[in-house]
Amino acid sequence: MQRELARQFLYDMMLARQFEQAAADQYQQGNIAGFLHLYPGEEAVAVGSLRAADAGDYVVSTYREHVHAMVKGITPRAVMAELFGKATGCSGGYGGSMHLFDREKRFLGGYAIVGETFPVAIGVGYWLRMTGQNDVVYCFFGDGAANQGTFHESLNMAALWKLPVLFICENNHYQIGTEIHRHTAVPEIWRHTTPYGIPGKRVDGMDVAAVYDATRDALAFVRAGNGPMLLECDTYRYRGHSMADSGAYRSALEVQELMARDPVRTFRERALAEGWIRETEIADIEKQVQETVADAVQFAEQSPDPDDVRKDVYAEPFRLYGGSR
Ligand SMILES: Cc1ncc(C[n+]2csc(CCOP(=O)(O)OP(=O)(O)O)c2C)c(N)n1
Ligand SMILES: [Mg+2]
Repeated sequence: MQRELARQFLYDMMLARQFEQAAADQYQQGNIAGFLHLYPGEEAVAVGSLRAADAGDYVVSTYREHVHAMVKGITPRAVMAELFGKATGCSGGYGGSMHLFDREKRFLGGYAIVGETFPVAIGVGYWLRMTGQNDVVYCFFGDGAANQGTFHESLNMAALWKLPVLFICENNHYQIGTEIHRHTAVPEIWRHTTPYGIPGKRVDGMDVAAVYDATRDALAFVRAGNGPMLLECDTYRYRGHSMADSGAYRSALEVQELMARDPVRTFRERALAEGWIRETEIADIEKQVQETVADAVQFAEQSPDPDDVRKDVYAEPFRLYGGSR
């Protein structure tokens, strides 16, 4: 592996881990409102898959999307400020944690509805194909979302029209508190593409290098005009589903076993053992990450609120609340 790439993976994953920890702290201090779904444990998926992307590729993601947004180029400042609901956030403070958006970075959300990413992604894919562009749209979704009708409808249309969509399942084995064997008849999500003639593949989602390699191959396939592909990344979340969930439905032993496969620590150890990085470089990254996260929090704290929350709302208030004039 190239040293530069190894360093990038480690930086991204360490930043992701620290950023999410800071978000949890800020939530507990009352600076972040609403739902907050965090990503620790799943870092290798966003980092490995999105570091394989071209700048022109598009991303549609779920409500667990802070890390996807940052790897796609939205700054930690703009993400943290959005979590705080501040005017300097990437969605102007209107969206919050679940609705990060940046058109220029081609990051098209942040969607709170389970299964909502599919129709949005194939809409973008349809436009890319109609206009003859060579970019690919990433469509992230959870294992629970694979049970939604939109998944199957979208797979059908994407295959039928050979849309340039890369479906990426973040299989963390849980749909809130329901384990995958209790919510999905066929728990191998990659096999769900078979009836649509779409190639599906499973990859170790705790191994950033494996995710990167699998994504590069998949992107080459999709970009060559062969239509969509699906990657199922086998991963795990270390925290509860959201800040409102303690995760008490999982055994301590299960969590411990998966902690032993921590994607950040295992890659760090591997990178050292392979000679891709030195201890001193890791210490530098650690320092840089700490400063970046502290700066993002300070920026969010000091930023102003949006000046008028009704701006950009096009529905008439009376109609909105069922009143009459
Ligand atoms: C259509 C719809 N139904 C239910 C919910 C409530 N809900 C929010 S997250 C979630 C679980 C989704 O699990 P999964 O797709 O595996 O994603 P994960 O949270 O594990 O990343 C549910 C049921 C929702 N947001 N949208
Ligand atoms: Mg899940």
